[in-house]
Amino acid sequence: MITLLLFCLLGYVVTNASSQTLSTACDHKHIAGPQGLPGPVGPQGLPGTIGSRGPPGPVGRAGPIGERGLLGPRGLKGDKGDRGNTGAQGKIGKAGSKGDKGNRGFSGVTGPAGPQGVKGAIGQQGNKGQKGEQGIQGLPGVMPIELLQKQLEDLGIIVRSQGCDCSCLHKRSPHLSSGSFTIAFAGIGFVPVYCDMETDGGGWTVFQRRKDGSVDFNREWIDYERGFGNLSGDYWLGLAPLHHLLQLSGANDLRIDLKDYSGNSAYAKYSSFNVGDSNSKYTLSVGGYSGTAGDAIVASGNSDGNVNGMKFSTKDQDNDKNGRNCAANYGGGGGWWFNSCHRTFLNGLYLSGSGSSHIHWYTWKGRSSLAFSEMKFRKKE
Ligand SMILES: [Ca+2]
Repeated sequence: MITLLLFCLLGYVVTNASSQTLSTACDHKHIAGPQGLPGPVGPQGLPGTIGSRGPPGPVGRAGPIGERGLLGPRGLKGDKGDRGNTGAQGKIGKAGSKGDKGNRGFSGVTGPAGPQGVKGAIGQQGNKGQKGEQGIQGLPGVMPIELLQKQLEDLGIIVRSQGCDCSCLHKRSPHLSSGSFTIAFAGIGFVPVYCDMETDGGGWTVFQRRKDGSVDFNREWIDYERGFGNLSGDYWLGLAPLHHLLQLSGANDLRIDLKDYSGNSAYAKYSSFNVGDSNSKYTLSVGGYSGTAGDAIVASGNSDGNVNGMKFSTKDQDNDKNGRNCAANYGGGGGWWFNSCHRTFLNGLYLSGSGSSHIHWYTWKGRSSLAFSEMKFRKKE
């Protein structure tokens, strides 16, 4: 810019009258006159004044990279950092040495009583006593079962036979009267039973009877499992022996004889009958009704009362289908194969009148109390 300005100033002075191009370039305006004669050379002009300082030039290119500086002073200590993430789980260590033996535990609760043992052998004969007055004739004394069997078999009576129940005894000795018998079964032991040798051809093993209310049927599971009562009176054989006897017999009929307080009688008979083992809670299987009392066990007209396929329940063991405990709330404490709950109930309260907790057979007498019931089974022919 400075150069251009100087050039323009010099050009104006030297060629003022003839340089149109410079005048235009330097942005001065002149009007050309008529061409005259050349004049004499004039004196040298005075030096022009120094122009003002031009604006700064453009930024130059970056210079070459300098050498690495010296190590600066050590910085100040920084703030403490955040806690790091949890590390990965380590490997399982080796097993430690065996610990000391623990203290002795508390004594366990006493278990339920075991089943009744086998009757012991006869004791030694005592010393001879003084002769007394003659008494009334007594029952035969206790003697070894083999001797008793032989003596009675000599008389034509079988009282003990391996694995032979009432139907078997009846077949072997048709002349036998109804009564109590002790039968030995391999693997089970001696089972006292009552045999009905008259009804419907005889040979029935009775496992339930109500006749006078002398035995309380308001009982817990253990009693219903083992049995209670008197063979010739009110009596429950027990679920465990009942199951075993039915197993030995194979296929069985069930018969139930009933009487009301007016002396009327009726019966129900079923062509299939079984009771499962303790694991099944002695589940009842029954069917094939015939008789005069109506079918109050399976087809009573109320599905809640169908007890075929039901488990046995007692007041202390609720295996029924009801939201409550049928035995405790509707059965007077007696055990039975309840559904939700029952249309017949022969282990109920031995009372007159009527009620669902009384002994009753719905299809015969509704809820009216019955005076007699007897449940029995017999091996099929
Ligand atoms: Ca229940």
